[in-house]
Amino acid sequence: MRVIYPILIIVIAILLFGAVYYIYSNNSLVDQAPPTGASGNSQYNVEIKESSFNPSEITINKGETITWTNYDSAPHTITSDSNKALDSPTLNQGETFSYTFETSGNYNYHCSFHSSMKGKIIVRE
Ligand SMILES: [Cu+2]
Repeated sequence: MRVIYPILIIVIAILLFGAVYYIYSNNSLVDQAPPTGASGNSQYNVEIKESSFNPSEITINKGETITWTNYDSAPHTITSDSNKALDSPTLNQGETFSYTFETSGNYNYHCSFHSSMKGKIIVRE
């Protein structure tokens, strides 16, 4: 018994130290966890519903990305009226298409299957 007691005390001390260290390091993580919010909005979504783009017009900054999602059962595309680079493949229901606008300007686009479907992206410098 005389040998066991000191060993028990050492084991308990190590466990206590470990517990305190664990709690302390977790608190440190929590303190560091909140994001600064500096990233801002660089990701925008356009919904394709009932054969229209929502929102139909959206203004973003250069370098930002738009993701289109087709919620219709009909297939649609995102096809620029003039810029050949903005030209999605056919989007079936549930499919998405993302495009990052690296050049400022106005981008009018339409759906290649439904000429009445029109949208516009304004990209600020
Ligand atoms: Cu369409």
